[in-house]
Amino acid sequence: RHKFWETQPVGQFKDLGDASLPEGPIEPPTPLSEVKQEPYNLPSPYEWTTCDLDSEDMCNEVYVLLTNNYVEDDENMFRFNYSKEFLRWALHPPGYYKSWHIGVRVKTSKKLVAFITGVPARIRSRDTVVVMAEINFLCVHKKLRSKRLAPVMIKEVTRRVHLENIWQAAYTAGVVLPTPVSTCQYWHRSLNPKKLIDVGFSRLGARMTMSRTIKLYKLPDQTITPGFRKMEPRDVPAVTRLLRSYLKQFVVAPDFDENDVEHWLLPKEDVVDSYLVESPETHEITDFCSFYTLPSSILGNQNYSTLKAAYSYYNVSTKTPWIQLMNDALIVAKRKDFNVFNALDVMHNETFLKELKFGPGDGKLHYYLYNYRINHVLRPSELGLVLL
Ligand code: MYA
Ligand code: JJ1
Repeated sequence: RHKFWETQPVGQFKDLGDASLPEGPIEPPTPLSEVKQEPYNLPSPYEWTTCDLDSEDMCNEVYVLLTNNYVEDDENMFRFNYSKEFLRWALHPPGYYKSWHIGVRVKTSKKLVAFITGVPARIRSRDTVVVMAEINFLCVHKKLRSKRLAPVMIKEVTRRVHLENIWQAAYTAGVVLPTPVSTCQYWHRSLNPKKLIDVGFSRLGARMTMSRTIKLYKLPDQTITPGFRKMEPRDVPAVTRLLRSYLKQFVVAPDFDENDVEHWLLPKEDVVDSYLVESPETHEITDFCSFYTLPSSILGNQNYSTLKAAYSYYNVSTKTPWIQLMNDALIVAKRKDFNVFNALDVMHNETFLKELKFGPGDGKLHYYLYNYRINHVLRPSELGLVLL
């Protein structure tokens, strides 16, 4: 069934439910001298390239490949449209390796036709912090699908990760592979219901008119929580403490330090937004919310070409009730002209999704670990990790 994945150190379907297998690495590291020194062979029309996203030209090539060939919904109505600034941010965290940003070109034309990336991250699984690669942006040009290029690309990124003495990875996908650590549901909160209905992202509910629908999703112009404000550089230490202490409770979560928080959570226009609650009395930072900007191209609509979506990222509530905190996040997202606010059912998100009028989408997201066994499939609420 899975000719490639059956050969890889990942949990296999036949082992599901076998709690006698130990949690942790599936296979031990090999000596670095035994890691293959040359790249894997590609079919002869193609060659490897390392993509320098700092180069405007290369960043543009990657952007065009993904814009035309990356992830679509099951009815091919929308396609993720990551911006160039977003790609630079996503691929340049603290300690990144340029060699993990891998492209494939056609030798004759030099056209970029495939891409895969890794970035380093410390991820905690139960009590153990493991340095891993987060793998993302795997993409093969539509005209080159089903030629088994993806397995070669996965093996090549694995080799380059191994060369840095890193032996585990985390990744998410919309498809079922051997075997999910957890399976999460996408939820959507309409901010501009008229546009969402016009482009086929959502439908008018039964016994609903357009004006009743617009009224249903109306939000105040101003946030409600006293002390709610945008995160600033001076907040990095307090946000790091708040987030670290919050993420402790999840089975799998990132181990963020101040450098990570500065990179991943300081607001970056049209890339990531972060807000916090500073107590007006004590000036303590008690609550935090964030979302990233990921538009989708609308395929074949006469009137609209992009759907502006905010994706819930990391949120922490210690004092402001979850519903009030996330309602304020919806208010700022609406004010910034997002059409929809998306969230997964990870962490404590279930506590506000229904109340704030999110509805379940038709998409699921499966979380995976490479060369690391977890003995039970996790509930989404046990996951403290959001990948981009
Ligand atoms: S998830 C986003 C993936 N991208 C898209 O969905 C964009 C649109 N689709 C495409 O570009 C292509 O369809 C892709 C497959 C490139 C996805 N993850 O070359 P093929 C397996 C893993 O003939 P194509 C993301 O970016 C498939 O089961 N494997 O197929 C995270 C089959 O293997 P098997 C996948 O359709 C990526 C084989 O590939 C995926 O032309 C994490 C077929 O290859 C998928 N999303 O190309 C990657 N889709 O026969 C793993 C298909 O065994 C990282 N396949 O079933 C692992 C950790 C590595 C680092 C380890 C370090 C220690
Ligand atoms: O966005 C998604 N679905 C939308 C659009 C569906 C269009 C037809 N297929 C959706 N809309 C309903 C919204 C409605 C609003 C009012 C309340 C009720 C709900 O369901 C889905 C997620 O649901 N997105 C995708 O399918 C995109 C791919 C998801 C897998 C991503 C893989 C990520 C790669 C990892 O790096």
